[in-house]
Amino acid sequence: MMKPVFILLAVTCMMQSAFTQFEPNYDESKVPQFEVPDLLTTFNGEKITKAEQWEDKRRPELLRFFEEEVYGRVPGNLDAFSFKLLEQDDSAVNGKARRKQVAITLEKNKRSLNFNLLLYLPKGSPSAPVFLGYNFHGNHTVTHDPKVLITDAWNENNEALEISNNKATEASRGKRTNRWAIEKMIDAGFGLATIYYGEVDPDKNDFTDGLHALFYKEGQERPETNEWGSIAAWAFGLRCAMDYLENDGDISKVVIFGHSRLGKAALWAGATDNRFAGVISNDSGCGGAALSKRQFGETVGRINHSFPHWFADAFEQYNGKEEQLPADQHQLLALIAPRPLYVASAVEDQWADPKGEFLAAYYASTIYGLYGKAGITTDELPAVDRPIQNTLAYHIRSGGHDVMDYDWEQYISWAKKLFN
Ligand code: GTR
Repeated sequence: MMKPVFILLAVTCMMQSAFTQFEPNYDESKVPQFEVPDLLTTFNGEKITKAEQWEDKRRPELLRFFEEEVYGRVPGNLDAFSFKLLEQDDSAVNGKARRKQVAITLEKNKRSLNFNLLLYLPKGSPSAPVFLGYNFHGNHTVTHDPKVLITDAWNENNEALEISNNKATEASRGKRTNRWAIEKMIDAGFGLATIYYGEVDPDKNDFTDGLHALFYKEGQERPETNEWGSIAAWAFGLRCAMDYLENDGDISKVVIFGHSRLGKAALWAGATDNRFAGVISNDSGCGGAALSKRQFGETVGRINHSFPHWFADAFEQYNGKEEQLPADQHQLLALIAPRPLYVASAVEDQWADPKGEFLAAYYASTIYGLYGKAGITTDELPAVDRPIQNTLAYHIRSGGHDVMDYDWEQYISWAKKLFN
């Protein structure tokens, strides 16, 4: 029998070889030559020239591709959806906003899942547009507000946020206020709706919990090859939040926002549900806004290796074979057209490939053009901190992988022009 130390060595070597195989490239001269898959030619070679043809032929087949081979298909519908107002208060955010906390319950196959929506709405207008976005560690982390409920769902440990034993406590309250410019949103007439993503699907390679488990047939333990990974589950959660929000008379429009892995989820939610009036992708990178075929920074093989639960298993066929992808992420962005879309990068976030995010937005602009909407008209990356804000918007800000006040200031001013 092999000794445990040899087994450990063998496993470590296997893991290292997978990582060296998918070593990130940060050298622009080593980006492979590739053809950008055409938005206006169907998989069987038909040319598209009008928005109606895009909607009837090309858009559905691209949507199907991302569903079957990237994020994964949702295996059915819920049996029941319900919600309950847990509490509300009129004096939140220095007296400028109303707070509501709503529990949403999803039921399927006699199993159920609950998540809590935290809402801040500006006072003084009968209904307001809101930004809807997941947070990484619990609703109580986005604000110091002592009334915000602490999640009891599984939470990734984080020393800086004082989260240990995979449980959030009072100690992490307000620890992520830097990523959520709530008062700026309220002052500009926008509300915020946020959810802890771990309540919808815990972010670990374990398919026994979260949303997936609700949909299993007798004896099933993980999704089928073309079925959903966690990103598609988080996107589904956003659509369920929308089921509530569209019936809340205090809300006029919903713009979804997401950072990083949650930016990937926001893009997929926006592509699959046109009730979202707009989409904001903050540093979403590989499997989000960045072109996979550039193989710059994080690659398909690397992301599937590090996060095997994020995508459909079918996506693994492209590990190290990006040239074989029949579609790329600019086509995901185009699925959101003609609705407003903002793609943002950070100059030090090379892992997410800012240039690949920009180019995807540039190529997607073709479809915005079909609808007479303005997108990005040059393939030259704009200067740092010089946003281009059309219906399709882009900025690259100084600094690293994060959400900063600068980002929110841009999103708010852009959204004000489009949604207020
Ligand atoms: C990284 C991952 C990225 C991005 C990021 C995040 O480790 O490689 O794709 O999603 O996590 O979500 O912060």
